[in-house]
Amino acid sequence: MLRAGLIGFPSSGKTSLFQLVTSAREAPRASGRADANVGVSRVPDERLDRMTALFNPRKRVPATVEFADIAGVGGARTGAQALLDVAPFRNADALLHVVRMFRDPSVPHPAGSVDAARDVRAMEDELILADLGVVERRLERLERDLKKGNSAELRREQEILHRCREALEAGRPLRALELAGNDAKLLRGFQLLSAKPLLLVLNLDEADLAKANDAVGIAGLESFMSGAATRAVPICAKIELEIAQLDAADASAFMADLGLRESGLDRVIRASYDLLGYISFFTVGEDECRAWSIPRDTQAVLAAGEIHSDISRGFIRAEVVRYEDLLARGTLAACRDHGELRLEGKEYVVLDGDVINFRHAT
Ligand SMILES: Nc1nc2c(ncn2[C@@H]2O[C@H](COP(=O)(O)OP(=O)(O)O)[C@@H](O)[C@H]2O)c(=O)[nH]1
Ligand SMILES: [Mg+2]
Repeated sequence: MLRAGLIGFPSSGKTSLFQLVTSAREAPRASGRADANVGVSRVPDERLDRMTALFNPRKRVPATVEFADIAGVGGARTGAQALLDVAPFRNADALLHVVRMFRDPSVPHPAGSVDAARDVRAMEDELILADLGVVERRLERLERDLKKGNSAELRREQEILHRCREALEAGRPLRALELAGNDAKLLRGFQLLSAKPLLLVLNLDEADLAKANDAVGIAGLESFMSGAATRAVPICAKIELEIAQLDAADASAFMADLGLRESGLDRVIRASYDLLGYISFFTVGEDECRAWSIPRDTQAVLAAGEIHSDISRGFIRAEVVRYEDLLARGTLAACRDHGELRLEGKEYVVLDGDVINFRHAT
């Protein structure tokens, strides 16, 4: 499951967005945490809807995304340094920075004016500064450990941390390092904030909704967007919260009036998937139709592990059919008759829209 942490300055609309993406569809799961609210939302997926119509299963299980919102009004604890102490943020796959672009004078901006580019840069600097503290502490400990005993592993870690420090001191986020393989894994282990993919959620003024497609330009963020693992998506949290209270027919009429084709939830989730390079595969049957999320380029044996570690361990083969073929033929048997059901091995790279039946030894 994809996990996203909502960050941003006080009164930027984090909690509004959290409500929009969670409670509008499903009550947030009680997190039992004092420092953050955690909620789960279902990933809207028309393909799953259509397969559910085909199989009429007892259960329909969409993929889910978990969102974390920092607790507390005003957000005294929204500083990036504080985020490092809060597990759902440290462990997040991506950070969603809610950027205030709405003007509303009745909601004071902590900096006294609305300036999206300034806030984006300021948050980036906070993330960088928080990470620099972590990297320096880790380097000090490493140096002590290396005095006690030299190891290739510790040396490699030190080398990477030096590269991190160099980038951070130059004001560059760690997502710009674009490390690969084991180095990337090592970096992930440090749970550094500026290494996480970043989605800017541009919280527009109601009056600017028609200009949503130009939000990045209006905010003066074009050059920021050229950074690695960085995306932006425009929303208007206040209006979309209002739309979420309407019944389906009124909601779509209202959205059409505003020129909105997709809900804020749909857009935020789609942008998050895109940012992280996630794709979906499906399992189908009379019992259950289900969507699963995996990173792009995942091999079948690892995709199987997403369902259950036993299926991965006992992997024999994957029976794969394209979602489009299944819909066109109506049944898996018909797909098999037309040679559209493929048998794939462990190393098969799963594609977005694959419908898979894993054969495994028990
Ligand atoms: N006008 C307007 N007000 C908004 C918008 N989004 C949030 N607000 C208001 O701004 C205030 C702070 O929002 P909140 O979501 O609590 O911000 P947080 O401090 O980042 O969690 C609330 O009064 C919201 O109703 C928006 O898009 N337009
Ligand atoms: Mg809040």
